[in-house]
Formats: sequence, structure tokens, C-alpha cells
Amino acid sequence: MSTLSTKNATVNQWLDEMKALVQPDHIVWIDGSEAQLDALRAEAVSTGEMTKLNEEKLPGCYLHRTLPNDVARVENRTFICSREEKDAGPTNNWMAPEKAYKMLYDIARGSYHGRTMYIIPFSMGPIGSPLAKIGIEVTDSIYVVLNMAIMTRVGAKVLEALGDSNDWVRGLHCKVDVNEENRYICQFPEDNTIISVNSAYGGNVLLGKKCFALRIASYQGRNEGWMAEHMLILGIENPQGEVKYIAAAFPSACGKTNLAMLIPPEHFKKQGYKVWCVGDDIAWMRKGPDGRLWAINPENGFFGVAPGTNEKSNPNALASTRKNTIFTNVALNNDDNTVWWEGLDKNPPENATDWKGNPWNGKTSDVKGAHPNSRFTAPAKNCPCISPEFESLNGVPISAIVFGGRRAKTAPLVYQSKDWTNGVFVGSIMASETTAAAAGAVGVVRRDPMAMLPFCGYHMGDYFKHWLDMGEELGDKAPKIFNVNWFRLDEEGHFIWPGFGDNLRVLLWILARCEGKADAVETPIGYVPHPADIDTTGLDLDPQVLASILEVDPEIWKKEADGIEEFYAKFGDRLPEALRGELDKLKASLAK
Ligand code: GTP
Ligand code: SPV
Ligand code: MN
Repeated sequence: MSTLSTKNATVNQWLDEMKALVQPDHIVWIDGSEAQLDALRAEAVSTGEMTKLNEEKLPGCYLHRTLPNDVARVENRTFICSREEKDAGPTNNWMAPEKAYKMLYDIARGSYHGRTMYIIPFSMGPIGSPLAKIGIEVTDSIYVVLNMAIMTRVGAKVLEALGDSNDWVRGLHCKVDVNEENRYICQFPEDNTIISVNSAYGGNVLLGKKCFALRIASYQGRNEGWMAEHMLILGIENPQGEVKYIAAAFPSACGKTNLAMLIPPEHFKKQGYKVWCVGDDIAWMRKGPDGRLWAINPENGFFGVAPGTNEKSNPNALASTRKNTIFTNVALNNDDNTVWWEGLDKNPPENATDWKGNPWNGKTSDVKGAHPNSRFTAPAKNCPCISPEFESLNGVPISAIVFGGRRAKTAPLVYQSKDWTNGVFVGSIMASETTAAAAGAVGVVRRDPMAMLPFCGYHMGDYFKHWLDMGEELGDKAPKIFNVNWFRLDEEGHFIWPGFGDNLRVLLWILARCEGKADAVETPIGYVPHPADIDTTGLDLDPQVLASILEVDPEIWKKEADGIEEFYAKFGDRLPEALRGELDKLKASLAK
């Protein structure tokens, strides 16, 4: 099927070990060719692993269902296996490497009997970019191969770029029998190694994504002086044709994909504003030769949340999914062999199959057709607003960093930190209501620093320190840091801010602040816009209501400060002094 091979001794040695361990019947190198991928698609259809969708309406698209016990990341079964427990820190699960290897090898041993080992050489980032990194994932799942072929750059060119280097990440995935009792997602940052067993769901098994591009890469970035973040990257082009870039970190299922592809409201479109998507989930950022912070999107596709995606909320995401896309855990419309999910339109199919594979009538059923964390895997190049800089080897220069979460109260629509150190504080105290992206309770407020709680590959206190160090290195060229909250609720539990495309109104204030062109009001937590400085033309929003979501309530924030104190206590002496200082300043300012 493929004649790929490599002379890289470190690769061949590891592959020999993996073959001896998992004992596959067949071995297939993924060369990235359409012919090979097509053959794999046909095979997956023949075994029922995937369903081919309507070729006219959704050309090249497939549906896949995972087991109902395997529909999201599993944070309680995710481990950082650093040699020293203290290096994983208080926010990660830790297991000693020897113990973890033994346990995982026992699970993996012989698990490819009767199966094929697919070897996927992949690049995170455009091949040849100074910011890119290479990995090799071994898997026994065609679904994983086909997703990796969309989400990363795979194949022969990757091996060429690697040459005989030992700087690559080892990823072993064994589906085994998808038993949740034996499911483990383990990162060994000191060994550049990932082992994932007993899952077949996205974030647990597409090892280039959260395991490598965030957990392992955040550790590498700390050691090598760069940053791996759970951030979208977008460019805003003004009517003069100048493009400024923003990177934004929101927790899982809190709006990164939506913001990254937003369509400007009519009033701005007419003036000539455009938004360009560079990335929707992960940013790798490094100081460039000009002293500014430059970012690439290490991914090559979108693994986006399906529910809620529609022609109005995110037409660019929807358009991205109209060809060559894999849908996971959505509903199947049996009349025309297309897909449906909650929030796609107001016309659910009557003759359908739900995400569990049961017959489903969308008009009468009281269960959901699609799982709340159902996803589409779509090639980035399908996106109508994909940035012309998407393949740029040097990435794009970042003007502003934005943090944000889901908070019914507390956080205002937007505020600017006072300086970089205060901005790191703002990121470190982020809190958000949990979502269906991870197994467990939904809607519970938890601290999620920089949206990295499930993804930081080392001690979170050291991670904060790394952020502070990066600020020192960037000096006055450092991006300005902001916080946003699209999710304030009114008394009846409705979102007050319209969100989606209208978020551009907030981003424009952010960019104006970066250029020193907008005024602000100083509050104890930072700078908040005057309501009049948010352009609401064409928006039916009472100025009083806008003012209400820009308010900072000192009483609520005093309680918040107590929560932060408690959270910070976890980090002991690995909490940087400067952040403790910021908390003290906040408290003093609230007490005035
Ligand atoms: P991951 O892929 O899990 O990292 O998530 P993400 O941050 O990319 O989240 P995504 O953009 O897919 O948004 C998830 C959910 O948030 C969807 O249900 C959206 O409809 C909702 N959402 C996104 N933006 C907004 C907004 O501006 N306002 C409101 N109210 N909801 C939003
Ligand atoms: C997230 O949960 O933040 C995702 C989806 O982007 S997953 O790849 O499953 O992590
Ligand atoms: Mn994510």
C-alpha cells in the first residue's frame, strides 16, 4: 500500500519496540497520498467504521460514531508522568513514569493482534517552519489516521524534514477494547512520549492535538523559550487594508472556533472590515527577529463543536464542513444521507438515526440527535475566511492576547489589564463554567488559568513564571492583554450580549486600545471601555444594558478575590511573587 520508510535510527528503533509490544498483523506507513487515504476510507466504510454521506450534498464527507462511553476528553484519566511528582504540579494527575510505562505496556501488549499498525509521520505547523515540530503516531484506528490527515500535515515530506534528528514526539495509541476502566491518556514530557489506550475519541487519540501541541509542547516551550497555548488566532483587516492579529484563550467549547471565523456585522462589512482565521484552537508563539511575538497555528484543520453551528452563528465553520469532512457523533438524516445536529436549523429530520445509532425522530423525540460534544473534522483550507498567512512559515505578529470564559456574572464584557504582569494575573485567575468537551459535570464554575487547566504539561506555578519571563523578554513589544466575557446572563437566564459576529465590536475597542486610540475607565480589575466607545451601530442594545455588562461590582469581586486566594494557595512557593503581589494590589484597590 505504501513504500514509505526512513533511515532515522531513533524512529526505527522506537518503531521496532512498538511492533514487538503491540504485535500487529500488518504494518502500513501513512504517506499522505490521496490514493492511500481513499483506500482507507473505502475500508472504513466496508467495515462500518464510517458511513459515506451524500456525495452531491456533502462530497467526500463521512460520519463516525464513537461508543457512548467515549465521547469527550477524560481529564481524570489524563496523567503527566514527569519523573518528579512535584514537576506535574497540583493541577495535574501524576503517575511515576516506571509505573505508568509498565501499566500501559501491559494494556498495549498484543493489542494489535489481528489488526493493522498505521504509522503516521506528522508535522505540527507548516513543514519547514522554524516553529514547527514533528511527531510520529502509531495507531490501530483508521478513523484516527483519517482525522490526523485532516488535522495535521502527514506523510513523506515530514520524514524528509525530520532527517536523522531525534527531536520528534513519540505517540502510541491503542484502541484495545475501549474500556473506560482501563482508559489512560499519559504524557511523558521528559521523554517526548505520549501513550493513549482504550479510547477512540478526538482529544484522547488525535495525539498531535492536546497531548502533543499543548501538554508536551508547553513543556518544550518552557525549556526552549516559547509558548504553546489553547488559543485561536485571527486577523482583523481594517478599511485601509492593514491587518492586526489577536490570539485568544477560552476554555473548551467557549467560543474559540466561533470568534476565529466571525463575520463582521453589516455596518463594519460595508466599511471594509474583514476577519481572517489563522487558527481556532492552538497557538505556538515565539519572539521573532523584530522583537514582537509571532504565532503559528500548528494544526491543519478544525476539530470543531457541531451543535450550535449554523448559517447565522458561524457560516464560515458551516461552509468548512461541506466537503471532505468527518462528522463524529451527529445525527444522520436517513432520507438524504446528510447530517444534523441541535442548532443547525429549526427543521430536524423525522427519519433519522441519533448519535448512538438508534432510530430517531427529531420532531417528536425528547432525546438529542447529536451528542453535545459532537464534532466536525474539516480541512482548514475549506474555510472561506482562512488567512492568506495560514501557511506562512514565520506566522503572524500578535498585537493583543485575550482571555475569556463563561461567567454568568462577575467578569465584565471586556477589560484591559494594566500591564503584562497584571495581564498574566488576569489569565491565571480565569474561571469558567464547565462544558461537554470533557467528561463530568457541566455548568460548574472552576478556575481554568489561561484555558490551560487540562493541557499544561508541567507545574502550573512554573507555567505562570514562564509567562512572566516571556513578558520580560518581549519588553515594550509585548502584546497587550485583555479579558472578555460573552456569557453574562440576565435575570431570566438569557445571554445579554448578542455575541458571535457582534464580538467584533469588542475586538475593535481592543485594537484601538493597542494603538492608543481609545479611552477607558480605570477600575480595580483593569481598564473598562466607556459604553460610548463600543460601536453599537446597527445593534438593538439599550445603552443602559451595555453599561450594566461593563460594570465591575466591588462586592462580587471581593468574593472573587477570596476564591483566587484559595486557588493560589495550591501552588505554595511555586506561585510567582509577582502574582501574589497582583492579588494584594487587587484587594487593596477593592477595599478603597
Ligand atoms: P473547543 O474546540 O472545545 O476548544 O471549543 P471552542 O472554544 O472552539 O468553542 P466553540 O467556538 O466551538 O463554541 C462552543 C459553544 O459556544 C457553541 O455552543 C457556541 O454556540 C457557543 N458560543 C460561541 N461564541 C458565542 C458567543 O459569542 N456568545 C454565546 N452566547 N455563545 C457562543
Ligand atoms: C477541547 O476540548 O478543547 C477541544 C476538543 O478542542 S478535543 O480535541 O477533544 O480536546
Ligand atoms: Mn480546544
